[in-house]
Amino acid sequence: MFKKVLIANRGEIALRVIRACKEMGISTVAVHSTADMDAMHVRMADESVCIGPPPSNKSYLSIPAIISACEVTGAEAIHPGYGFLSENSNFVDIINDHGIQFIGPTAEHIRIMGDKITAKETMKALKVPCVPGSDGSVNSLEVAMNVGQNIGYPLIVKATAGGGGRGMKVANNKDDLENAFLTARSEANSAFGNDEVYIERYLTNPRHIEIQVFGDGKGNAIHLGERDCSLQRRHQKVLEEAPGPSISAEVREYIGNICSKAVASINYAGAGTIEFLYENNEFYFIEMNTRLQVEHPVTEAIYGVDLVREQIRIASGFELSLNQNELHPNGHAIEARINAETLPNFIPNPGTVTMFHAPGGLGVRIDSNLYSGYQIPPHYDSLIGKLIVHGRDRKEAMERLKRSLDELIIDGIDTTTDLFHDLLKNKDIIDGNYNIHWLENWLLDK
Ligand code: MV4
Repeated sequence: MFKKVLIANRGEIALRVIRACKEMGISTVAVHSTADMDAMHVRMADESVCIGPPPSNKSYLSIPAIISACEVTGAEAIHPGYGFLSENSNFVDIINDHGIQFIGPTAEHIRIMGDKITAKETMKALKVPCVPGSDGSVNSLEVAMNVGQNIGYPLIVKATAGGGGRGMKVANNKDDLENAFLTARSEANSAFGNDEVYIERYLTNPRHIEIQVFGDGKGNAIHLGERDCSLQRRHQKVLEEAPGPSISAEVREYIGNICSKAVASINYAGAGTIEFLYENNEFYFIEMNTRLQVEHPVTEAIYGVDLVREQIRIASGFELSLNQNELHPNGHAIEARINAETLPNFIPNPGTVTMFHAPGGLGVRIDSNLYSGYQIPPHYDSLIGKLIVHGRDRKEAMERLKRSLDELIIDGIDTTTDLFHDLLKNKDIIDGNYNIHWLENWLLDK
């Protein structure tokens, strides 16, 4: 087992990783920018190294600075958290060349899944159900038109280097296609420096259902069911839950087994999330994320498994600590993401937190880097905490979310907590009756 791990991240996820390391008897190294001298992750780690000025590309994204921090502290492995360098295959190659282990999959697997066409081809070959669409990349309007003839409309043009919603354009009919194709290509080129695009049938009202998987890198893998992450605004998730309100035990076993078999057969190592659109009781693969996700605690709550501990075990050459037949979901969990933003327009609102009081009690977890007196720097993501509740069933989880939101105190800045009070009163939310468009439509009507 590793003796010392460096956490190449900040905020609540850095704390999350430090906590797992502490329980495993592993020493921790925090890295931080000059804007994060007083950050909680720096206080909570055994050691810390300043790696540069506030902008991320000069600190949390600086590969030389992070490798230097490993060398001066003797850290053997890096946990990347999410965002920053977590899905950067070149980073993995470079640290491996320096004899440092990456707590995550191989550079090759990150590369395959980072290119959305090779990801889809790989999944298709492994019998994972995919959205009907073009055979690989579409290089001309002529080919695009042929795809439209074959699969019909509406369709969506997506950037191969995209993901997370950037570089996508919908065409409702063949007259729209030229514009969608050219716009998607030029947006892809300016956003990613790569104008390659592919085409899929556009699913009009799906849910976003994602399956948590884990591989040991030696041909064994498990799944830990699904999360319903349909409640999003501008491709930012707002609330996630597990189990999905629309998913039965039979459906979970069906899609879960497809996913665990797929990752086992490519010798995938570590945590992964296979994202699907789910419409009319059918799953359609869209992307795979090769990192630990923000919303992983809802899965931890219902399966009772520490996902970061499993990541560290696998990276250091151990087996997974559980088999599939030991994994049974229990109850229901919901995560509310708390952002330092002003409603109704979600404008980032960093500042000084004059008072922070975390809720507690049965089935309540708060993952947050806040403390009373903390000054939130303006340079980073506005996520300041996650409130995760667990109940015996969905109703109890929703009641517990309401109660714990009432207990939560964050003074001095505006936050998105009021949004959840409103959501919990809504009939569609109470009934679990929502899809990927529900939240944006509801915000428009409010
Ligand atoms: C789609 C789609 C409909 N049909 N693909 C958006 C982000 C990226 N991960 C994939 N996305 C979508 N792909 C097909 N073939 C609709 C979306 C989409 C979406 C997906 C998940 C969650 C929220 C979304 C909001 C708008 C569009």
